[in-house]
Amino acid sequence: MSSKANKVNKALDEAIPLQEPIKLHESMRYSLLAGGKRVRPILCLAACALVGGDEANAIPIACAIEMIHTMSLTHDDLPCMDNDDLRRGQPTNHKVFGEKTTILASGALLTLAFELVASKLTDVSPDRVLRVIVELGSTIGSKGLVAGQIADLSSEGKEISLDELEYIHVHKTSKLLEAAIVCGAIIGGGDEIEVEKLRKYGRCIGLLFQVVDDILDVTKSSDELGKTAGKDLVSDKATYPRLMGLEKAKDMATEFLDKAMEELSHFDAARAAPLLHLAEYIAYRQN
Ligand code: GRG
Repeated sequence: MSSKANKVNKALDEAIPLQEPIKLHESMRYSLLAGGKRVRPILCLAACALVGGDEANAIPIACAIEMIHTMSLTHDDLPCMDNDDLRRGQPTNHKVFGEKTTILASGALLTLAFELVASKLTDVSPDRVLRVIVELGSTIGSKGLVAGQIADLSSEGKEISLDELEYIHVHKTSKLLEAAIVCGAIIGGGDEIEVEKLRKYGRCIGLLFQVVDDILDVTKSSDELGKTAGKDLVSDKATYPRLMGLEKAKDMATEFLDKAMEELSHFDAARAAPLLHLAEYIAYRQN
């Protein structure tokens, strides 16, 4: 994971040199290079390799996906959305550069992502590049991330059902993880069956990622407060532990992990090992 993350970090650094307009590029670089686990780009590279592709071909897509992820975080943190002061342990983009620059830098990251995919995949057939562009567009827009965000915003302060919570998480979290894997597999030359198996794996680990996030929210805040009830159980934010209890949420995480593993059983075990370990990493991570 760390060797893949290093390759992606280097490519991200090179993709956005510090140039005029300086403040805009500083703002883009600030959030993009501020750390982050790089889970999505790593999944993208691993999926490309699993179907027999050259990992180097997937680097531009891995970078594009991290740019999209980062711009969704900078938007999410804005005062008109979550109004957060900290992200990845540092002041949020708008706290450092101001809201106007953050909105523009986020737009520039989003458009640069598509520019990278359309211009840097010269060794890949145009048909596959086009499929990646369609996959990314539908993942982000009004049927994807944006739909999840608007559903999340309109659920604030309301009791919501498990189905509504799942809708939010599928759109806000799973879809981009799924797209990272699907795009890696498309660029790696995967056939339809392989791409669809990996899509299902992606959907499972996307939901796994969110359930674990919700569980960590409870367990970490319990540790921090030295109490048995975490902040999540007392805040009004809907989460899996809040809707179904901590133990059932843990069972659900195990089910998603098992389902993800099942989708990988179609592939050669040695080649699938990195994605199998990534699923375990997502399930057992501590942050
Ligand atoms: C305007 C096109 C457009 C999109 C923005 C604001 C928005 C729409 C969507 C919000 C999406 C959002 C904040 C989803 C949360 C996803 C999530 C689980 C983030 C945490 O991911 P990690 O743990 O974070 O991988 P790091 O920092 O490690 O990268």
